[in-house]
Amino acid sequence: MKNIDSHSHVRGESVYLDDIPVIRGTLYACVFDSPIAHGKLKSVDTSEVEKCEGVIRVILAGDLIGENQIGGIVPDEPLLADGGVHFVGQPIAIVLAETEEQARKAAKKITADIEPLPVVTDPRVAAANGDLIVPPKKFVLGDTAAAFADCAHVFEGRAEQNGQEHLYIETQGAYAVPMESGGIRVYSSTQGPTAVQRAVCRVTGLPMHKVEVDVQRLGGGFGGKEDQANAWAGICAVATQITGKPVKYALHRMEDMRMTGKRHPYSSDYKIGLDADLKIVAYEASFYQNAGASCDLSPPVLERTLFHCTNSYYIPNVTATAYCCRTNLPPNTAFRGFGGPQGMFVIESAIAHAAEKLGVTAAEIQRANLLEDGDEFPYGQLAESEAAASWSQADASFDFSALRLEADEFNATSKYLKKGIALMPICFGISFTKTPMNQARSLVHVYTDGSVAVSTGAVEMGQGVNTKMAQVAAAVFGLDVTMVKVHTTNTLRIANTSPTAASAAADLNGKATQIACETIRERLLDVAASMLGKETSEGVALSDVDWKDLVMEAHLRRVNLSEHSHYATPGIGFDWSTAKGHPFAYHVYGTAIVGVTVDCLRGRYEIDYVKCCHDFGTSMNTAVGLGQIEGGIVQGLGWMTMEEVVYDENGKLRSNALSTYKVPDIYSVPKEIDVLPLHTNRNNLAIFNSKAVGEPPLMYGIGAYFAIRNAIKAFRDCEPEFDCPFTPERVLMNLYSEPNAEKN
Ligand code: MTE
Ligand code: LUZ
Ligand code: MOS
Repeated sequence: MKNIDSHSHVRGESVYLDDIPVIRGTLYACVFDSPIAHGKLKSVDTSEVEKCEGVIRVILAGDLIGENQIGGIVPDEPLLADGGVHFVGQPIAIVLAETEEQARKAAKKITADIEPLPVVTDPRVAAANGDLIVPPKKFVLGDTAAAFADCAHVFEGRAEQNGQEHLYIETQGAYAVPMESGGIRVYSSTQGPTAVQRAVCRVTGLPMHKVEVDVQRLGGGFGGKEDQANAWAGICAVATQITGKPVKYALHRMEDMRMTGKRHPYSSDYKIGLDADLKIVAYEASFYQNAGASCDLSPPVLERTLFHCTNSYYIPNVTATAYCCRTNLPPNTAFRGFGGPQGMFVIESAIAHAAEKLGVTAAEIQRANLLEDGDEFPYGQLAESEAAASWSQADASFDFSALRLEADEFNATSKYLKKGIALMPICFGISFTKTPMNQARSLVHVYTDGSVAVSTGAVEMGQGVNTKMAQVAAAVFGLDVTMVKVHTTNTLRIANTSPTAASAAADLNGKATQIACETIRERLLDVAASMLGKETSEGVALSDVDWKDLVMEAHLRRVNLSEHSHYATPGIGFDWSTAKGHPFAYHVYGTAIVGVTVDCLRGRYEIDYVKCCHDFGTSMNTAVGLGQIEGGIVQGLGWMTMEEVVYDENGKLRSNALSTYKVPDIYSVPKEIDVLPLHTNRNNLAIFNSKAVGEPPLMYGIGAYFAIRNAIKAFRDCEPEFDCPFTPERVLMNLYSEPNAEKN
């Protein structure tokens, strides 16, 4: 079935924040942000701005009626800088003008007197200075110290990973509208309507019942709007509160890139120990997370790095430690995978390192260590593993050894073009690791004409969650999906939502919708039975009577045709005092093989193919699933290859526009993406057994890094550092830098 938005998308009729008709008298906001990464904010000069055409007012920290604070986990993030600045791009003042252009022009006239302080951009330097946002976190399984002593082989190394710009097509933004008796309605491009509501209430001092947040859809979020939509909504709401006017702010691309955080860069140390049969016996890792200037979501991101530090392998002895390091960069945030991919890159680096030293392929070590049913993760949960199944099915369909042979034969006769391949198994836990977040609600109305309206806490951001919600309702009622309309995500209709994140939106909100529809269905079955002169227990079906007649009859009999339902994932929990538990409803598995060709004269490369066997469960919507897999793979490839976030030593973003930050385009996507669904029938708490698909495929992209590395090694004997992204420039340096010599 097609995505229900496809029609309006291709006709340009889908409504995003900037398409909402504005009310007469709306003011436009623009932020003046810090030009300096760290310093004492001594004064702000707004005298020139007030003279500018169309300017209504300038708002500074001291003007706020509520609290100047939007930090959700740690209160370390003012809405507007007060006393100090901590990153380039930190909002200092809000300019309000009659038009967008006037506001932008005027904001440039503000100056600030800032006394510079030392700038830290390196997480290891921050850790050495003791500047950790939260205490270190640690997972321990078995006893690594004892295990290393008995290992046949032990290897140690370091892995570096850069960040990633979300580059959602729709930039961040919000539109606040004053309501009667001091309330505010906020339209926001957010994954977390309730997070926005809380932030708005905090900075305005309003109670939550006076603030309504409404979200139609996002032009992409990818995690970048899980927490970081709050600031712009807060800015508009504060301005509305102070002026009594509607206020809108939709960021320009360069403002968005400069002022918002990205995927967390990490610097990590690893130590891996294997026995003579290539079994990984022990693994130690230390992760230095570059959190940026304030906490944001860094601690749970860091936790997920630990949760996924052994990827899809069983390792009996693990010690993993993670440090949340404060630096003078914009606060880094959620990004598809949420720290998991960073953990996986490090274990894959350790495996590649061991394989090279032992003269075997990484695939041999990977295969020998795949999780089996009942194996314990470092956090105590036992695996229900599809790791080996996805590996063998991928092998059976794609023939790994034939692909390897093809690359070897090609390389034997080609001097300057070299092929490389790599296997990339994945394992990703589904559920918010913070257990209380695993709940959702749905509101379902059946109207007297038989049409159905559904509202949930899920936000549509291109991932097709609304299509799945409509499918759930249609399936339970036995209706065509055109009879179901999924409405905006609105905090008045659905309260206390978790953000649409952790790939769990379809499961959580889908289950809630299923419960609501089933409750209404039960009531309708009683009506249907009585219309047919039967007992309900005689096995009446909804289809035994005309749907519209049934609904009208139920209404006339004063039967409730609406339901508001709640779902909370059963059986999950995690105890940080022991760092053990059962945090995930289930895991998603898969195995990909990635093939690349590197041009060893120029350092350029092409991704020839990504072929994967992916754990779908029983997909509710293969079109949506395939779209998520292809999109996720390309986004992962971008992170590993061409996307390079560059800050200079003064903390200034150099890759600050699309001319200096390159994302995959149609020419750089793999020539072939093959997806083989792995069907599993385990009762895994997924909606209709259709496993979550949003984030996991991104991690197949990691395979491209190792495939490129293998191609370089086919050109000459060298040991490229584990340092991503593998930009063409970095490939070229590895191809020709001393001391290694050419192979042929
Ligand atoms: N797909 C599109 N088109 N746009 C997005 O912003 N976000 C991803 C993924 N797929 C995203 C996307 C992320 S980070 C998550 S967590 C999931 O979608 C969230 O949606 P789900 O829970 O419905 O899978
Ligand atoms: N967000 C979050 C997430 O708050 N908690 C999580 O566990 C998570 N996991 C993946 C993506 N976003
Ligand atoms: Mo996705 S990083 O959970 O928004």
